[in-house]
Amino acid sequence: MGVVNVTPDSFSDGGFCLDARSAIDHALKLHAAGADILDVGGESTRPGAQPVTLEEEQHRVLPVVEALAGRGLVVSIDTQKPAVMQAAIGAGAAMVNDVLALRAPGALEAVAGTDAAVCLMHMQGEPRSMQQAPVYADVVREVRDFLQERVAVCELAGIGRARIVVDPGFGFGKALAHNLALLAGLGRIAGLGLPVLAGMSRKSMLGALTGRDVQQREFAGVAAHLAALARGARILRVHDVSAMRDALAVWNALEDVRDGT
Ligand code: 9MG
Repeated sequence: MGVVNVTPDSFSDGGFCLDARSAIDHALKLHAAGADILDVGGESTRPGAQPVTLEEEQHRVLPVVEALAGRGLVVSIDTQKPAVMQAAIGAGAAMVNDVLALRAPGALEAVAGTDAAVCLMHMQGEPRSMQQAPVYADVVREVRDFLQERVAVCELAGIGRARIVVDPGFGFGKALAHNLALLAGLGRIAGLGLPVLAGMSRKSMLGALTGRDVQQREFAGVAAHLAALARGARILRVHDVSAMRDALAVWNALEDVRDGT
């Protein structure tokens, strides 16, 4: 999954996409580099990010979703707003990526009446304050229980398991030790029996481990996502698609040998 941020405040994490045209061009490059899914977002979820209005978010993302889906590409809409989910699905998005795990009023209904897939992500707190003092007794168990509960709520609302992806939400209300525990214990999340999405690309956990600035975390990101893959992740949400694809080419070659083919 390639990250397509249509947000002026994503400049430091690769935000060349200040308008629809540049977002579409960027997304096409990610697709050419090997991204199977393009995750289009119009509101930053980084710690301290400013919220945007519904109108502004729709204005940013809908032309991009329409253009990419119109070319037959698989588009995911990264949003917390039910109205954006509905409009983006109408414009061709095949998946909703919601860091709130459909907890906003109306979000379950916005997805249930469609055949779109959904990624349910764990977050402690809210983006503005989530990194101030995250606390867990057992982070893997708590994240797993939360996701299991949200899956049950989705199923009751008519969103079948075949449409659901789960995500521990690296960096969303987690200190470095929590992120590392989640990465090490990702197999317990995969034990839920649903595809797991992992997103660590350029995040501060990689900066803390390497001492590198946000634009220089490519190698650390590849290593982290391979570690996630080894523990059962099936979708990797990354900015640096070419690097990740090269690593996967090596990884998959080895899998074929293990399979005896
Ligand atoms: C929008 N966004 C930013 N980071 C993310 C992550 O780790 N997972 C998902 N699903 N979405 C994310």
